[in-house]
Amino acid sequence: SSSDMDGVLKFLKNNRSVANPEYFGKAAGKNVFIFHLESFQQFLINYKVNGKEVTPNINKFYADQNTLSFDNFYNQVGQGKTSDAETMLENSLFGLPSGSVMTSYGTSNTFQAMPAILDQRGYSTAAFHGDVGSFWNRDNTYKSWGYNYFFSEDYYKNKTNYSVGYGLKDKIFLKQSIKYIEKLPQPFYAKVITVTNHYPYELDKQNQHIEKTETGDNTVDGYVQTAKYLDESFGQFVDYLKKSGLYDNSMIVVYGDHYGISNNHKKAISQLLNLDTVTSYDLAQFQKVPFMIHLNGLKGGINHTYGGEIDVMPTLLDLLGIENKDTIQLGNDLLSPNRNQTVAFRNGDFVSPGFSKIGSKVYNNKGEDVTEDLTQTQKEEVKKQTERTDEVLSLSDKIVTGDLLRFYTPENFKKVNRADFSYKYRDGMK
Ligand code: GP9
Ligand code: MN
Repeated sequence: SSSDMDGVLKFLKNNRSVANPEYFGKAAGKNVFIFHLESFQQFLINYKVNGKEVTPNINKFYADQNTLSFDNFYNQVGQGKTSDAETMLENSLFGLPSGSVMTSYGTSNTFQAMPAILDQRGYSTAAFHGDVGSFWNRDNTYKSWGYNYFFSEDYYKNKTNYSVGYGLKDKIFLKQSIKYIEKLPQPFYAKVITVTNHYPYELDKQNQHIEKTETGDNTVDGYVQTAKYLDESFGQFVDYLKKSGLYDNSMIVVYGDHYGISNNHKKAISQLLNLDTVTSYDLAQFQKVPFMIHLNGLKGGINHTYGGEIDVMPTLLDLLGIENKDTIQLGNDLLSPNRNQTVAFRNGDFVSPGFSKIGSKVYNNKGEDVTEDLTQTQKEEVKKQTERTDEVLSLSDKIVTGDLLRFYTPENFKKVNRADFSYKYRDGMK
C-alpha cells in the first residue's frame, strides 16, 4: 500500500550520501554512452594468455588519465542476469530473489529510470542491442523506463555468419549502430548492449585472435577468445567515437554485467587465477566487474571504494549535475566521501572493505575465515552490515512487487507515459 513508501523514504533519509562537490555536475550537458560489456569480469583487465594481453583496448581505456576506474566494483545480479544489471544501473533497484524485474514487472510497473529523467531534461534516449527486442521483455520495459528509441534486431541487416549465439556479432552490430547514433539529437543518452561474449563463448575461426586457455574445462576455455573479440569491437567503436568527435563531448561509461565463469568451475578458476585452492571468499572477489567513466577533463585514476551496480545511477546523476535528493535510489554515489561501502549480493551475502559475509562465514579483507575469532564489537559490526543488507534488499522487493513508485512522484519528475513510445521498425531505415 501507499504507506509502505514511508519505510522506503525513512531509509533513504538516513542512508543517502551527499554528492562530492569535486565531481558534481562535471558531465552536465554531455552525451552519455553506457557501453555494456557482456559477461565481462574484472580479472580480464591486464590478463594475459601465453604472454599476450586479452583485452588491450579495454586495458588502455582503464588506465587512461581521463578515466575513473573502480577496482572494487561488484556485479550484484541474481537469476535475472543481464536484466538485473540493467535494472540496477538505470533504476538503482535490485533484481528479485528469483526471476526478473523486467520480465515480471517491466510492462506494468511505474519506474523513475535514468532515461526518463534525462528525457525530461532535453536528452534523447536510445538503447541498441543485436538480439530480438523481446528478450528480457526489453521492448516493453524500455517504454516504462522512458527510452525514446530501442534499436533491436529488426533494425539491423543480417546475413549468414553475421550472428552467433544470442545475436549479431559485436563488430557488425556496432558498425551498423553508427548510422542510428548519428541521427540522434544531442545531447543523447545511448546504451549499447553487446552480446558475443556470452556463454558458450563460440566464435568463428576468422575472429579467434588469441589461443584458448588450457584448463581443460570446455565451458571455460573459449571465454578469453570471445572476450578478445569484444575488446577488438570496443576498440573499433572507440576509434569511431574519436573520429566523429563524440569521444570529446561524451561521458563514456563502460561496465561488465556479471560473471562469465560461474562458481561451478572452481578448478578452472583456480588455474586461471593461479590459486592453490579457491575459497568462498575468492569466489566473492571473482564477482568483480569493470566500471569505468571516461570524460574529457575528468581527473581519472583507480578508485578503491567498494560498490556495485546499484550505485551507478546516483553516481551518474551527480556527475550530470542532476539534483536527485528525492528520487528513490537504493545505491549511493561512488564518489561521495562518506558513503556506505557494504556491497549487497542478491542472496544476502555481502562484501565490504572490512568484513565479508559469505553464507554463514565471515572473512576479513585478507580472505581469512574469522567466523570464530570475532570480538564482540566486530560481531556487532557484522550484524549491522547483515541487517542493512537484508533491509536494502527487502525494501527493493517491496518497491518492485508492490509497484510502490506509483504512489510517489518526485519533484521535477513527470510520470512516464508508455504510449509516447513505439519501437516498431519501419521498412527503408536499414
Ligand atoms: C540477450 C542478452 C543475454 O539479449 O542480453 O542476457 P543474459 O543471458 O546474459 O542474461
Ligand atoms: Mn549478460
